[in-house]
Amino acid sequence: MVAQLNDDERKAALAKLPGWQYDGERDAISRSFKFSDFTEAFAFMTRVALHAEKADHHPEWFNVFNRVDILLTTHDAGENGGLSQRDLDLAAVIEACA
Ligand code: HBI
Repeated sequence: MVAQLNDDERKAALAKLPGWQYDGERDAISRSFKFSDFTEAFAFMTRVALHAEKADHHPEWFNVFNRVDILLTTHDAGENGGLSQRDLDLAAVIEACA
């Protein structure tokens, strides 16, 4: 089981992740990215995917044309899944890839 972030930890983390929103129903964070075209969007997804596979921690995401919507949560955190440090680490990688 992975440690789930508490309210204070989550708030402190979100303050350092501008553009990311908290999803209380999923205990997850999400952000939407827009690129100039599909090639740029897919290149971004490829960079993220390679990091995610290496870290064994994967985003939930949706892509249409130049848009990529990402939601991060940890299936192994808490009772039903929730936000963990792994999601914050992946969010930092995603920001670097964007
Ligand atoms: N990705 N987002 C997310 N959450 C997980 O708990 C998770 C994952 N990718 C792989 C993974 N866990 C593995 O540790 C196994 O559960 C397959």
